[in-house]
Parts: sequence; C-alpha cells; structure tokens
Amino acid sequence: MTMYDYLVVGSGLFGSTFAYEAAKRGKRIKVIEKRSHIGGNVYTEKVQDINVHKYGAHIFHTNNKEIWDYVNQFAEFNRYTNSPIANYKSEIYNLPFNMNTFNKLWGVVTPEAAKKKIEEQKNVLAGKTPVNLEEQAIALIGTDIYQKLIKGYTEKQWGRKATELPPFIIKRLPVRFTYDNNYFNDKYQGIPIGGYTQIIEKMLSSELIDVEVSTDFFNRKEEYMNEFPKIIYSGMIDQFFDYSLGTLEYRSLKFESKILDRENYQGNAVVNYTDAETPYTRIIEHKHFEFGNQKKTVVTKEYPSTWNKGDEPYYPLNDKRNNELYQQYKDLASKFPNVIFGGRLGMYKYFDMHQIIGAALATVKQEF
Ligand code: GDU
Repeated sequence: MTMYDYLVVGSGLFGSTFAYEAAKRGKRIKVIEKRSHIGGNVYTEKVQDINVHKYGAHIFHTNNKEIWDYVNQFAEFNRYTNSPIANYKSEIYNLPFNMNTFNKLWGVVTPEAAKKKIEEQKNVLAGKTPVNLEEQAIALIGTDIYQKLIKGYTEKQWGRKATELPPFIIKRLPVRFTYDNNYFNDKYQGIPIGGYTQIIEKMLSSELIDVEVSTDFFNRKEEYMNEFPKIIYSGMIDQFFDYSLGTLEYRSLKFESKILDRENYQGNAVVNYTDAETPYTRIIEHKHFEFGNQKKTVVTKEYPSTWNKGDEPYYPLNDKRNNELYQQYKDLASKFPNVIFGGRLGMYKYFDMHQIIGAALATVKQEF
C-alpha cells in the first residue's frame, strides 16, 4: 500500500484544483503528468519575456463571483477583455457580431436599421426552424455575415460542412445591437498577470502533494490501480478502458509559433481568418493578452486538424454517435467507484476554465 490518499492523473485545472483542495484537508496526494510540465492546456511558457499560451488562447471569464474570487487567490488578473477581430480577405470586422460589425458591413447606424437588414436576409429560410448550423446562423444574423464571417471559419474548424453541424455551436457567440466588442457576456474577465502556470504551481505547492512529470499513467496502470485507494483521472475516458467499446472522436489543432523581430504584428491578441482558403483559423499575438511592450513579439497560427489516436485531443466531437458512446463509457465507469473521471477528456465535454474549476469544486464537495 501507499502513503498517499489520492493519485491525480493529469495536472490540468481539474486535477490541480482537486489536489489543492484535498491537501487543504490534510490528504496526501501524488500527481502524475504525461507531459514534461504541469498545467495541462492552460500552461503558459515565457518566450522573449512574453507569456505564450502554448496550447491555445486562454481567456478567463465567468459570471460566478465565487469562482472568480477563487481563481484570484492564485494570481492577480488584468483588465483584458477579449475583442477578437475577423479578417475576411483583408477586410476587418469586429466580433462578436455587434453594431460595429453591422456598420462596417452595411453602413447602417442604428440598431433598428441593422435588425431590418437581418430580417430581410433571413427570408431565404422562409420561416423554417433551423436544423443545422448554416440555417441557425442565417436565422440569427443573415446571409452576408454567414458567408463572410461564419461559413469558412466554421468549416475549417470542424472539418465538416456547416449544413452537417449542429445548430448549438453558433449559439455560443453573442449577437448584440450595441457598439460593444466584448466577446463574452460574463461579469468577470481577465488574464493572470505573469501567465497561467503560476496558478497551477501554487495549487500544487503543498508539501502534502508530490508531482511527477513525464509519467504516463498507462505505463503502470495496474500497479497504480492496486496501490492507490482513490484515483482522480482526467485523461481520455475511452483510453482508460483501452478503447474497449470504441474510440471517441476529437478535433485536433496544430500550432505554429514564431518569434518576430518587431514590436507589434497585428495590433490585437486574436485575429480570426474567416475565409475558406487561409488554412489556419486564427493568429494569436500573445503579448497583447498582457498589454506587453517587449521589443519582439511571438505569434501563433492555429491550424485545425483531423484527430487520430495519439494526436492531442482538443475539441470533443459531441455528435450523436460520440455522445452515445461516451454514455456507455460513463456507465462502465460507474462500476469503478474508486476512480473519479473529470475534466474535458474524462467527461468528454468542451469546458471553459471557470466550468472546470466549478466541476472540480463540486467533486471536492462530494468527496469530503
Ligand atoms: N465562429 C465563426 N466565426 C468566428 C468565430 C467563431 O463562425 O470568427 C463560430 C464557429 O463555428 C465556432 C463557434 O462560432 O465553432 C464558436 O466560437 P468560439 O469562439 O466559442 O470557438 P473557439 O473554439 O474559436 O473559441 C475559443 C474559446 C472562446 C474564446 C476564443 C478566443 O472557446 O472562449 O477564448 O477561443 O477568441
């Protein structure tokens, strides 16, 4: 037997929040992490004195004051407000869809004129209830915006036709009839000054927690299962069961980063490329997350890609087949009461950071 109370598999936000809370309650925890560093996908790395979001842009936002206060224990947050812009064949539009977007596109000045334009364009649907993303987008915002700002981006991101994607994906984006470029509706928003890695470091800093990086759970799964009374597992749920019921699918991403010898490349942290021809969906210029004025800059192109076993899983493909398969794995998981499955991969669901912290705290509540 081991001296530990818990084995935490994966040092992302889910596992680290759990470990922090368990240590606070006097438990001993071992954290193992497959990568050579802690933090999962929120990991940030200093390059040219700039905090680089190595696994994609992470902007913290929440409506929940408790979670906002919780995360602020571990870092000071700045006033960053996500206001991405869209580049469609060198035409620039504000996101999310708001009066600035409508004005640039149609020259309309008032909300009333913008609404009228959208109503006219919606007529192509002839009152039909939207059954796919294309129809949902047109119903929300009309054909012009759909063609310029949605179709190309969406089809690149998901590798499928917009007519074959579920409507709900596009409902994540706000549509506003005010001149407000804030991407999120949440009350609280910001980026931790100095990056995200410090948050995870602090969460795992207790002397009751031991961390082992470059350690793959699956190299010693049987031993771990016998040794530890309880396991918090935040890896892929299907891999845990050796894919015995089938493989859950994901969409993957490839990142291409460059250091540029100039101070400011694109004037914004996030620029979406919404045409079909540009192979990447966006370029991130990391310094702008923290209003940096370093001499150089670091930019990352984000290419969506097909996921094959062994690739980094990013977006769960929550279609019918995959959701049903996940449900079967979940039923199987319930037969292992000493293993808690958590996080985006363990629960096969795209979570924002605040939701992951919420889910980890709910697990803590159940456990203690
Ligand atoms: N979409 C477009 N055009 C755009 C942006 C989005 O059509 O320019 C559609 C796509 O179908 C996309 C959907 O809207 O799948 C949802 O968009 P999100 O911005 O939520 O999707 P992302 O994965 O691109 O978003 C991620 C995070 C956001 C935010 C964003 C960075 O989920 O919370 O951090 O990156 O701006």
